[in-house]
Amino acid sequence: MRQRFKIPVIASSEITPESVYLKRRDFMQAAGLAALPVLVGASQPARSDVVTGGAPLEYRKPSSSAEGFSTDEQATPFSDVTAYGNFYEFGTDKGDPARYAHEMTVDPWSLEVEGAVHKPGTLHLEDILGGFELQERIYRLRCVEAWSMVVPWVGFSLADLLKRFEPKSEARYVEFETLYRRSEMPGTRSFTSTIDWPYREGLRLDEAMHPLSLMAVGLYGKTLPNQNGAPIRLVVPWKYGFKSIKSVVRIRLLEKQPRTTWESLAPREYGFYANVNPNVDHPRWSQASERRLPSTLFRPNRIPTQMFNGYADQVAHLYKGMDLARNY
Ligand SMILES: Nc1nc2c(c(=O)[nH]1)N[C@H]1C(S)=C(S)[C@@H](COP(=O)(O)O)O[C@H]1N2
Ligand SMILES: [Mo]
Repeated sequence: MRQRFKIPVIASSEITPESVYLKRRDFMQAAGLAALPVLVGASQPARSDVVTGGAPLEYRKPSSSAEGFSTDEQATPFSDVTAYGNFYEFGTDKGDPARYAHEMTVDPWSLEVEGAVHKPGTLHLEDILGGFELQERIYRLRCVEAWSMVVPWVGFSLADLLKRFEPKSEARYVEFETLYRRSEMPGTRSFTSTIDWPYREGLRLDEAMHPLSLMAVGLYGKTLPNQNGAPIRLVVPWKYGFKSIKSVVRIRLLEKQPRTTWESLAPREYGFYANVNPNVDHPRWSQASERRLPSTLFRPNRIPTQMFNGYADQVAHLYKGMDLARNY
């Protein structure tokens, strides 16, 4: 399993044109190697505090759109995907993740897989980036707050990861936890935060094993910017965005349904299932439509919301016979 993530060796005597150097520096940052003695000259530009990540990845293109792995809809520009988002560990403003997430150390990184599995273990950054066959998945992402985007993710199926650890027959749920490191996460130090850190999410095992459930390590062909959940995050495209937990450090297989962050905060507003559903409104707003980013005052770009965010053909069978208004 331990296929090493290859890191380029740079001789300190090497003289590098700035363009090449910049590319390499992005790579080193993404791999978390910024602390290595690289070529630092007077011409070194200020490090971008908006975009981290960005090492090129090798991946396969989706074979067809029939399985929902791709869409013809226009992808949301990289600048919007990385500038506007929720990552409460860095603050509640939509710009806070882009502003502060560069403070998060993503190398070294360990992802523990434990609980009801025959082979509990740990994946390190090199296993995460080099140990799985990467694919591009172009998914819609619909936030419960009624904004949405289309993101070309790079990653692998959560099922591929779970199978390696051999879930036991009694495992019925999967719990996920985000990194909780107060020194690097200003939002977790905020006195106004009511979240019981770490951020937690969960899926039923059959939802987790569905081929659409993705562990993303990149977007737009490169490693994830920190604000989008580097180095590895979950993406469940038929559920509201809060299920797509970022910067995952722990996956635990369970017999019982886990308590999740938003459900614990406001159980009447955010349920465990959180399937996108235009017919079941949030208690404080309608879920019938959404603002597709980029969205401005003059061009709000409001579009109808689709059942299961447009993935009904793929996932509706998982909820056969369930009352979706009660199991929101
Ligand atoms: N750890 C963690 N994961 C999180 C969140 C968060 O606050 N903390 N916000 C969620 C919400 S509400 C959304 S809409 C998506 C946004 O992902 P994006 O910023 O990559 O678009 O991340 C989800 N994952
Ligand atoms: Mo969200």
